Amino acid sequence: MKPASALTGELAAASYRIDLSRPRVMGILNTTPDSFSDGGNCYQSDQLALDLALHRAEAMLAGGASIIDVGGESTRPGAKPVGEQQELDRVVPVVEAIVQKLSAPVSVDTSSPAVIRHSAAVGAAMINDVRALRKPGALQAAAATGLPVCLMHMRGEPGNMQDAPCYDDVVSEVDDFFTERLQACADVGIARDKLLLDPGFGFGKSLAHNLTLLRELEHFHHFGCPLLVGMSRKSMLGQLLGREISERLPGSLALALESAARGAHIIRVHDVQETCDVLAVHQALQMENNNS
Ligand code: PT1
Repeated sequence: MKPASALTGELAAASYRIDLSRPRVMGILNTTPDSFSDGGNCYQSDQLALDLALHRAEAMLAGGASIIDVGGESTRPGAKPVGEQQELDRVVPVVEAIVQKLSAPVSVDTSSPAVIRHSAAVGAAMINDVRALRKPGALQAAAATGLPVCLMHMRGEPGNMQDAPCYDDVVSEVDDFFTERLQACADVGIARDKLLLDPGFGFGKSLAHNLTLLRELEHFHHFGCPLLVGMSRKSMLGQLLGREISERLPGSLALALESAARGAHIIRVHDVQETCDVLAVHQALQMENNNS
């Protein structure tokens, strides 16, 4: 099988250069009290604890993460929207602390123009938006930061996205969405080389849609943008395996390996060290193949 070949360059993210010549891992840091698998991780007696967040980030970096994704809105199926001030309070201090204390690249998982602006001001390196900058003002806010942006496909909103998702052709409909959002970004002056694309596994998709998108992942290389994917611990594994969230690590690793083999550039996961081990073995086999 071919390696992640469409792009072998680097992603310039603030003062960082992320080498995407092989798949990299993005570590998930949720600052929500209610995220689907690690909510409350950063809380101590109902208070957001910066030291817990820093400790988690440090462990993920030691485990091999290339970037830490800080999010303050749960977007799992059925999740309720978060207020802007609450999201700011959850996200910005954590971004700032990681940048200051760990000097590591941080992406912010947000759709809010205010969170985009304030996170960039404290040193965030990338914006990760599950709504692909569709909130009013988000395109302009992102453009003003000059940071790279991940545009993710979602059908509907977290509150309703899993109500009977239906597509004639999921790959071409996600492709059309990317075309439209890339044009919207171009229109506000965000250069193509600052954009990443994510098919949005679990966001308004059935198990069959998710599996089709994974199988056809390389199709999306034609845009010339790095591909980011996130399947860690998601309900597609619950459907496939009948396992609870706490028992989905092996399944998550299988999906991470498959996405690397199919050309993903950044893989968003909870279990960083385990995923990095899988990818290191995969990479060694790729090198061996290329030499023979
Ligand atoms: C993702 C992603 C994300 N996923 C990007 N950002 C979440 N770029 C948050 C389930 O089915 O894939 N890509 N930010 C988490 N969202 C979900 C969605 C969590 C579905 C769980 C499920 O269980």
